[in-house]
Amino acid sequence: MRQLVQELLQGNRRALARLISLVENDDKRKAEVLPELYRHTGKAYVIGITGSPGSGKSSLVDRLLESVRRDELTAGVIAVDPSSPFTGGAILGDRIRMQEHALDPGVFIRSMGTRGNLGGLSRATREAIQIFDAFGMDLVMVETVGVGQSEVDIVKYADTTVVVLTPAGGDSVQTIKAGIMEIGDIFVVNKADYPGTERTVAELNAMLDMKGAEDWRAPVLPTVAVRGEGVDRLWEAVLRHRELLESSGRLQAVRRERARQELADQLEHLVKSWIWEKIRARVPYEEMVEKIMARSMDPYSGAYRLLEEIDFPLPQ
Ligand SMILES: Nc1nc2c(ncn2[C@@H]2O[C@H](COP(=O)(O)OP(=O)(O)OP(=O)(O)O)[C@@H](O)[C@H]2O)c(=O)[nH]1
Ligand SMILES: [Mg+2]
Repeated sequence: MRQLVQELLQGNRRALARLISLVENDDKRKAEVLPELYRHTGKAYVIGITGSPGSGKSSLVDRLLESVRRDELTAGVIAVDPSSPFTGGAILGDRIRMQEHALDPGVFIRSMGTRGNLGGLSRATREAIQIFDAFGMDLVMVETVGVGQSEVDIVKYADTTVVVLTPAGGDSVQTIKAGIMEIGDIFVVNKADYPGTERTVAELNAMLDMKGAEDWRAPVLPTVAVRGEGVDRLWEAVLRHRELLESSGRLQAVRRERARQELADQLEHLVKSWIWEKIRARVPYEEMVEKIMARSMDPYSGAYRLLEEIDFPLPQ
């Protein structure tokens, strides 16, 4: 494992791929690797790209990579697909679309599916970002489908969050999922070759104006990802947002908050794993479930009983 870390730090792509598989599979050996890597992280800038299925996120990332490479930056891409149990490589569609970057040594694209729960995927995403970071990528782009928790999650890791929408057609933007307006640093109305784009852009702008004065007003940018239209402006907006975060000290503040959160998450994770391990080893958990079903026990006292059984130091 030490060897693998050394290879990663030297820029070995095979080591990069293997380490990402390790975190995707939640392999126990990652515990030997991640603490070692951590001090080599903190340099990559993380861009989150979120939006509904099929809104054009992958197409946008594909085009953004051209801008990134033109600026002589390197990038790791993680396409998070909560609906896919696939592992160890790219989702076919993404592979085809981003193919031309596959031979580029400055780009590394990887899809990650759920192996079990969304919480696990979220953790694996964070760890994969760290691996790309330690590898030395200037940027990490994370594509997440806006379902369930995941679009909210991306804010935890991304320095700049890009929300991808499409022209609302007959519908009004008012039907946009609650929460999405809060997380976007940049809004993209992709598929601007479809009717209704202007109205969607105008409505989004009106909604953003209502939010009141802030040092950053999220721009709303129409794009046609398949033709690369508007992508330069999107890239410029990302760079401007980054510049603002850096010059205002907000990036430091955000990253401090993230460090705090990571420590808390890690603590909870450890405590939870410890408790479950003990409980599985000793306690007739299923019996208790049956008792609760039969109403001969309640879950509140049940939880206490379990903790007593494993000698957890309960407060008196
Ligand atoms: N007409 C039009 N089609 C587009 C545009 N951008 C993407 N598409 C098409 O929309 C489909 C979905 O594009 P993707 O880039 O895969 O979208 P995605 O958001 O990554 O999709 P998922 O990862 O499956 O959620 C593809 O067939 C694209 O060719 C656009 O600007 N205009
Ligand atoms: Mg995609």
